[in-house]
Amino acid sequence: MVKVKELPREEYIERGHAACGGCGATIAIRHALKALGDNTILTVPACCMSVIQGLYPRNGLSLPVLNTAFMTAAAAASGLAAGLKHLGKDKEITLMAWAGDGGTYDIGIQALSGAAERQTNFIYTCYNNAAYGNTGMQRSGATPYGSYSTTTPTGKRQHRKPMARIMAEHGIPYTGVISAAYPRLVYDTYKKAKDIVGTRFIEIHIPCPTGWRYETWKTVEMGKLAVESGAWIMWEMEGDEYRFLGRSKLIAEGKAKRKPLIDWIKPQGRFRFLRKDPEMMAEYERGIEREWEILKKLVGT
Ligand SMILES: Cc1ncc(C[n+]2csc(CCOP(=O)(O)OP(=O)(O)O)c2C)c(N)n1
Ligand code: SF4
Ligand SMILES: [Mg+2]
Repeated sequence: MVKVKELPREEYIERGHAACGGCGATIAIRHALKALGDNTILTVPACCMSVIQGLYPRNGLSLPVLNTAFMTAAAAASGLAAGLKHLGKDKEITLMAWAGDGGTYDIGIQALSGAAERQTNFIYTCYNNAAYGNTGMQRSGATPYGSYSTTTPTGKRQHRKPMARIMAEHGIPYTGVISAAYPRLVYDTYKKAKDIVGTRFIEIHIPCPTGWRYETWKTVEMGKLAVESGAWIMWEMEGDEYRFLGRSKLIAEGKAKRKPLIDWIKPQGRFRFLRKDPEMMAEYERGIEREWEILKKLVGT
């Protein structure tokens, strides 16, 4: 894994960005762009990132960005990919769509699935803060079971969609599931993805103090607790080989003990109904264990 001292000094997220204090998305994009470097073009649909990077008259990213409609991140990237190929610049320029979970799991899945089926040459990032953040925290297909949102005022009654597994099943060359709480892993994942040709799908868990309702300084702690408790599982698929990553690998191999789920749930206001309802807690846990079992079979542990 890259050492902190080896991280490039270049910064592509500027002081003019408009994220909330403690936003995990800025940690994620900062390290992703350090790995991708100067020759990168982004397409960003309506989401927190479109505000973070482009709240007129300021500009939060020092790279070319095409801001697009909510459902069109992958469609816009498909057009850009065709244009770069036509110009003979598809090898020297990295193309990345950077979309939220609502823009990926829900409204953007059709364009994304089409782009993956066509083996479009781009990196698609879903940064997952588990709700529609930009419009005030409505539930998305990525909102966890039991979580409060403005449209699930007593806690969501559906489990999160297994978006990354759905993408891996498209037969794309790379899928990675990581967390903003581990910036060096973010960097390494993008460094690897950059050199692969075809559709690469990366999902990053993004602690969001505004939506998850915890103190802003606890962002890295919250991201780590999600992984340490097993609520968020980090893995990758390269070719047809699945592997667990980082702390999730240690947990899967029995080399690290999982922290109790309550340690992750308790500090977050969005889980205030879940933690008081034993039946809902049991259902939330059942969904997590199901995901572990499926991934263990895919990895072969
Ligand atoms: C067709 C359409 N419907 C609704 C909206 C309003 N809208 C803008 S951003 C957004 C939420 C985006 O959520 P997500 O993709 O999870 O990104 P986040 O804001 O959480 O970063 C919505 C509903 C829109 N721009 N276009
Ligand atoms: S709502 Fe959450 S994801 Fe969006 S900018 Fe604020 S902290 Fe970041
Ligand atoms: Mg979101």
